[in-house]
Amino acid sequence: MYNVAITGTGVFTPSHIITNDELVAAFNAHADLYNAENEAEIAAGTVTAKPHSSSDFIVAASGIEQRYVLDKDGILDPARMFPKLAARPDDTPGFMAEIGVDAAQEALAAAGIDAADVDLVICAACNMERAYPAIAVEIQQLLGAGGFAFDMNVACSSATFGIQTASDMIRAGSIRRALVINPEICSAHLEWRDRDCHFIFGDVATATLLERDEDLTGPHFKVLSTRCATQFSNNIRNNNGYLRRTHDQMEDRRDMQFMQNGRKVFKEVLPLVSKHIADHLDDTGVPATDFARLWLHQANKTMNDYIGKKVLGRIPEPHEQPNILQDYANTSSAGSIIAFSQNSDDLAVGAKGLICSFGAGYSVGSVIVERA
Ligand code: CO8
Repeated sequence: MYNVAITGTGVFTPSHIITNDELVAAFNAHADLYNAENEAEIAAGTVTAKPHSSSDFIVAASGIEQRYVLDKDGILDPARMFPKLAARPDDTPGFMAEIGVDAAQEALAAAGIDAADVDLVICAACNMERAYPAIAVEIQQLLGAGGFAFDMNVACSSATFGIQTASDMIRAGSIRRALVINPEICSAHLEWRDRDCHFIFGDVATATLLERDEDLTGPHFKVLSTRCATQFSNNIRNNNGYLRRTHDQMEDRRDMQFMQNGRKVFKEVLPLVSKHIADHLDDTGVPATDFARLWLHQANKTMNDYIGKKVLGRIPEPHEQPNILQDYANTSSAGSIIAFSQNSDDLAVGAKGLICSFGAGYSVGSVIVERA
């Protein structure tokens, strides 16, 4: 068995920013349009009027202040309310491949590794732009990576599940290096016309380079242990899929975009994650007091505050549990990797930390690392 290390990470951040105020202004204009169009039905009680959204609610409920997206104009058009991304010919890179390659090149540069020396590319994300060929194979070709590539989808836990999958292959010796890439274009499957969720997500791509921990000379993080768990729940769901046409369901339906019962998710996922981390620490013999930093999934500030306190047994200092969700919003599987990528260089050799993601499925993934 070989040991595994994270030697580089990369983050692609889109250039368009939507602030809460911009988002709320567009949503409220959309709600007014909708209510005017449905005035008679609303008066008759057959259609429910859309209430306004509010920036104050968004910050208080989630901690999110803005989000990055690939296209701002389509989302903020009250008559449209979703991004406009021009379809690309089959012989040009797809959107996920393009942003994934950007993040991957940053990770490779950080480690000083040539793409040709990578044996595995995993594209791990909460949705795929097409059914096949795999996005990962396209990324492999665009990068000039060797070996093989495949796609994985475990919603918000895709990155940590990808890290465990790649780590297992490195441990077993079947590969030496892997890139786990998380292109998350959440804006394309978020329902921007629903005030309960319109503020939650943003777009980004992250990449993590994992290598056999042998003869490494640069700074890196040893992967001490990985653990994944799942438990079925319908509380976060998207019914869009390849059987849609067979169901005669091609119309604009609410359940073809992200849906969640946020309160239930909040209540059910917190104990699941807390127990998962506690069991992982018990089984590996790493006491929580050893952790210098927690890089948690970036869905909700209150959720992270709760989990941080559960893990450390006290309220973590801000530098011990960095949040990036105020700037990026929830970026599905990429969130904990952004937090890790942007807040890990300062750790001293020997310092330990925990990357942890959780979300739809339900799914939870944790990675215990040590600075070397
Ligand atoms: N403005 C003003 N008022 C609002 C708004 C708004 N925008 N939205 C809701 N309200 C109102 C509600 O109608 C409600 O009013 P009332 O009390 O009269 O009924 C009141 O505010 C309270 O609403 P909620 O109970 O919904 O508010 P919460 O405090 O529960 O906060 C949250 C809502 C922020 C969604 C919270 O429940 C939460 O964060 N839950 C956890 C969610 C979570 O972590 N989900 C993970 C999903 S990510 C994942 O798994 C990846 C999936 C794939 C990615 C998909 C990409 C698109």
